[in-house]
Amino acid sequence: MGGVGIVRLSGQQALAIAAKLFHKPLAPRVMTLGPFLDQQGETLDEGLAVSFPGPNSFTGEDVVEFHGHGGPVVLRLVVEACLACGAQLAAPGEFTQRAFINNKLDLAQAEAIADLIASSSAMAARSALRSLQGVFSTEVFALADALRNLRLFVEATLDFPDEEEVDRGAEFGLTERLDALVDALTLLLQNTRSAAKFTEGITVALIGAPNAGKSSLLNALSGEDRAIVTDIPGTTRDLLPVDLDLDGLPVRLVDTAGLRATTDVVEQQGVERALAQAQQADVVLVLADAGANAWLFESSKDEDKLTKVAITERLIGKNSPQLASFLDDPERSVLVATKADLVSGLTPGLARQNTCSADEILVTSASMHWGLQQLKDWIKAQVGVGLSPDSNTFTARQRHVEALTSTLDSLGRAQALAAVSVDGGVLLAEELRLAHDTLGQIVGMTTPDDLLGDIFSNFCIGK
Ligand SMILES: Nc1nc2c(ncn2[C@@H]2O[C@H](COP(=O)(O)OP(=O)(O)O)[C@@H](O)[C@H]2O)c(=O)[nH]1
Ligand SMILES: [Mg+2]
Repeated sequence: MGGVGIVRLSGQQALAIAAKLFHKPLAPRVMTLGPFLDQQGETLDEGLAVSFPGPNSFTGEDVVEFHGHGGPVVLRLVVEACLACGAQLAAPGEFTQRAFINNKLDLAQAEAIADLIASSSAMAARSALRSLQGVFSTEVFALADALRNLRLFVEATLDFPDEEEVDRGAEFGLTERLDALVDALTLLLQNTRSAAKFTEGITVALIGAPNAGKSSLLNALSGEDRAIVTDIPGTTRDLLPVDLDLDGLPVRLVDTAGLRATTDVVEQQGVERALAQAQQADVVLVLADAGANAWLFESSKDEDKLTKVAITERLIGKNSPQLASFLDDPERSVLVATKADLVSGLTPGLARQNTCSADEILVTSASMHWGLQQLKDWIKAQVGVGLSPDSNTFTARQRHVEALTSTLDSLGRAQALAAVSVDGGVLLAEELRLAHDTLGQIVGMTTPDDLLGDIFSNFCIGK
């Protein structure tokens, strides 16, 4: 419900249908005040009508908008009057889809509209707007153009005898151009990956032995009492997701069952789910109970001993080798020491024993709210670039990341083919065609219809 509600018509019949509801003449792009009438001539509402004759409209078609009062009942009456005059209800995303079909927007820009509407922070909105303005698409189009030139060259030389082909390739600078394209795409993929995380959010799994303090940490981080906390090991058995907003980064924090060998069937399933969740999470927090092992931390005030390796060996590995294995990936996981309030002299925050980042330990206490900010900062840092408000971010989706990845895969094979000899001209041409195809899918040049359908059906009605 709002002060003003808008009913939007688009298509060849838009002006004709509007004329049945609104009897005053409509000058293009000028708001006209008057009554909205049903077919019996009865007034349904009074408001402003405006027309945008195509092609200078959002969809590229004739568009008319009725700006009436915002109540759902009044609006429905106006919609029903339009339907009675021959209009059809729009499918989700149909306005944007028509704008895309009529070349008013490319596909990445159309997606940015959905992202802009869904944005949950000022930063997310700004990024979506940059995408809508074409920051991302312009780069994709430029690279697709460069790729097209390569294809034209390779396909044209297919007809020439080998020696000549090699000479022409060298003259054209085929390998250099391919390398430059791969470099540019690799950079774009990197930025797109972090933009996609930023747009779609990341998953952070909390794993550890039973009673490590996972549920307590989840509650402390989310500022809500979401997970049950007890001193009985094995309390949490299912995955419990909680959505957070870390300064504009959407984070899904997932509490899991404590990892241990158990004969309880339900708990066993919980353990399996915990491991599966951790496998696919963007970030894994591996928790170790410092409180219950104060001796280790206290005897290690001698800083050298409080290393990730020592703790992993003595606390984590002993409980579960699977748990320890997650720590092998320092890009994705970090060791979190919990219950630091039970250990005298342990400084909360980031304990960095030496310069090696793999040795980072985040020291926290859920009950004292110690080290939580450092933990949040660490998570944000994992997402990489794109989090600074003044960096040139855009919104992106996993779909774009996948398209860029397979484009790069094809180009990698193309590089190998071009390096041996241009003998594999046909294969080379085929790899370049594939690369061009997947790259084009981002902006909708080559996107299959079913994928288009999926993308637009995820819009809300009326967009
Ligand atoms: N002193 C202290 N106790 C904690 C802290 N975090 C958790 N606990 C206690 O440790 C026990 C297990 O906590 P819980 O969050 O359920 O662990 P989980 O099994 O890993 O989910 C409970 O009795 C908690 O009260 C902490 O930061 N400090
Ligand atoms: Mg728990």
